[in-house]
Amino acid sequence: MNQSHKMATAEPELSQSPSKNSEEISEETSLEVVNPEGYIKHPLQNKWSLWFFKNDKSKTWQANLRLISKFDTVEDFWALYNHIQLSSNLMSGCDYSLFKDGIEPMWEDARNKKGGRWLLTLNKQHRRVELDRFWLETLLCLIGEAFDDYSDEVCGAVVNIRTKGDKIAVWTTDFENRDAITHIGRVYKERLGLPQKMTIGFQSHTDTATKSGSTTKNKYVV
Ligand code: MGP
Repeated sequence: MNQSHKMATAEPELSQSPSKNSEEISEETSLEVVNPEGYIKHPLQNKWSLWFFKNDKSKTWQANLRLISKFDTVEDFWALYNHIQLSSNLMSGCDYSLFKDGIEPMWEDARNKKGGRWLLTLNKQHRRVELDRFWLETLLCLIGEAFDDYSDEVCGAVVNIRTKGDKIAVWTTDFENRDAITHIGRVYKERLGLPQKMTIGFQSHTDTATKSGSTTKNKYVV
């Protein structure tokens, strides 16, 4: 056996050297422990699905909705976010929706049926200045479970790109859960950095789906 081969086999080397003290051995073995920070992705509390909606008037609303991808780690979130267009670059009539895995981004889903949304309505100036920042902050609130004990109430969030004014909304599961909804609304407003005097309203999906005019009445306001 030549010398170079012998050096490559750590096991026999250890057992054949009874003279080595324990410090030397532990130094040798500790070299083999790799820091897990280097290769384990950071898990999120929930798995999330990102959906895209493109307005094709020849199809039904539901048929225009497409699942882009799912992720459940911080790293996979950023990989996806950095890969897709910013909301401000989308064509009018398009939406992004981020929902917990297993909840479809529509009123009809069992977890949305009795729910509603905190709605942020933006004007044309906002698109250039604030839209992308607000949407990213919304995504981070969701995946980071920012609403304390009430994060379980959150189903997802939607950004609508519209000529008449873009919209961003956080959808929650039950419009009767006043404590949860008001807490979520307050935290959300603070995270977006909205001024105190600017209010946002929460509307139930039932009211939104059956509205007759252009506005839906607010169930809560913060
Ligand atoms: P929208 O895309 O949420 O808002 O709803 P938009 O385009 O700004 O229109 P506005 O009415 O709010 O001014 C547009 C239309 O899409 C609705 O009127 C429904 O016909 C359809 N739609 C929207 N959502 C969120 C749903 C849904 O969850 N389920 C079904 N079936 N249709 C929906």
